[in-house]
Amino acid sequence: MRIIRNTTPFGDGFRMPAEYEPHEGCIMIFPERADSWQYGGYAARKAFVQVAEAIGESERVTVCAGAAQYDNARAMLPAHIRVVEMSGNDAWARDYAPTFVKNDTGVIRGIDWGFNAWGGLYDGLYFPWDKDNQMARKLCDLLEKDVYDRRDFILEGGSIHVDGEGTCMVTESCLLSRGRNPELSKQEIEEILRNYLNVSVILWLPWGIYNDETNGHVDNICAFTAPGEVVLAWTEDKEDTQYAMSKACLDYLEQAVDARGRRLRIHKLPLPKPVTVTKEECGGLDACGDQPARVPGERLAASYVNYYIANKSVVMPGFGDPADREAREILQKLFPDRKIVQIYTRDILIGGGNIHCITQQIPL
Ligand code: KQY
Repeated sequence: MRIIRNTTPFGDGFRMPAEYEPHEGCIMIFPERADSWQYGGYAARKAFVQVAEAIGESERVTVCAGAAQYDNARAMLPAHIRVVEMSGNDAWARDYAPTFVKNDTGVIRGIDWGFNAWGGLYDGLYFPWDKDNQMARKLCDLLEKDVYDRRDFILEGGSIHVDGEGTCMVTESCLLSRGRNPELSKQEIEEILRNYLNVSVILWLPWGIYNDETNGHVDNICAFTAPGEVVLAWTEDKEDTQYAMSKACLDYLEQAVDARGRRLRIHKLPLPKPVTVTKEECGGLDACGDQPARVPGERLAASYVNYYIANKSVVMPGFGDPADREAREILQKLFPDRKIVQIYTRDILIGGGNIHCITQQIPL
């Protein structure tokens, strides 16, 4: 593996493909952290295995497991899923596995962004995060990809979406948060995104999902389903704090123009009714530092937008809510050539994210 420090993907003719372009595979990390996952991850592991199996039907899945969980991961996952022992601090592959870029001859390289647990000592979610921060480089070594070193710039994979045709979508609440790159202006952040993702237009949605502890990752509120088309997490309940947040995003998107000069087709994807964590669930979580990891009644950032587009399927969350079916039907219409697989993911949601947050595609 070569560590590239003096050039950029843009300068070298590499771009980040959209998630709906073909994949070589997918990276996941086995959960075990006891202040993220109830009872040390017992239930979350079962949900992660279902996600890995669903994705594994149409692409090669690599699951990284810590030493303590290696045997269990190997036993729980089918033989065609690769399991490698790799230390980490938690299980959010989207956020600290590499972002992959590709050139016209099909060469793939990784980008190693800096990771500080969603806000470092300012408003980050745990400490330390050093092993997470090493993962991108370890994975590029394992997968035999050269890697761009951009560890000086804090960015999580869940905070960016691209359409593969020159447009990137982010949220202001996340990328301009004080815990990430406070020394950089919005223009300077745009410049880095342009040079590393090879995009020409950055769409800045104002907000993510209410109470999303990532400062509002874009991958929970809005996603491209095709060039020029997005789904937006939506509620009709004007009393819900989320309404104003989704409406502000809608207003922004309605006037936006993408890199090809298109107005966007915006599909509203309903949200489930507010999902809150129970006293029993909180009882299964270790404290995070000297604070409870979650408190009973706390609202979780549940959203159907947090799906993964695999080669032949879309693997989406379910919450046991009446909106599960409507959301599934909307995605099926938007992805007519892919099977929609809905997995009940409450045990992933309790950790603070969902299917998109625990997966990272490797383009083909
Ligand atoms: O990408 C994500 N949604 C990660 C959330 C991290 C939560 C840590 N408890």
